[in-house]
Amino acid sequence: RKVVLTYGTFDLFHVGHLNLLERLADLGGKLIVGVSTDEFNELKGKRTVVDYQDRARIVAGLKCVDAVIPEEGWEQKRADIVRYDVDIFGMGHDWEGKFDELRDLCEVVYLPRTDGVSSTQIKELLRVL
Ligand code: C2G
Repeated sequence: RKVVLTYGTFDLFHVGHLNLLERLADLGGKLIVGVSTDEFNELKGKRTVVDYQDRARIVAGLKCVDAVIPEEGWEQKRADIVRYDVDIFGMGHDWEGKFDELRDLCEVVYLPRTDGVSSTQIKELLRVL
């Protein structure tokens, strides 16, 4: 089984997130997910509806996810890839090319995003309800 690693905020968890995580899990067989902490999301300029504890619990509850780790900053990816002996680092293709510098450590893949759904759209919908 190959170890796959990814990161994300996963706010208002939706089928776009699930599609991506299941596709990543299928690539290797063991999927580790770094969930952005509330502090890191502030750094990313992302306001979340759901706090870290609940976002991490939802992701950890998924059948296709083997482990959840906190993502506290942009710089931890290299250390995580080494620490967890990662074979494949993957993200949705809105990140295409952004993590190619990790290619000396492991395979880097960008998978298609799921169109028509995003946490931002859900928040917009909630606003008008
Ligand atoms: N995603 C997707 N389809 C969507 C929405 C998101 O495939 N409709 C993917 C994104 O491409 C990303 C993952 O789901 O790979 C998580 O998305 P976000 O929660 O928006 O995460 P992001 O803010 O991109 O954080 O260090 C990396 C960052 O933590 C990534």
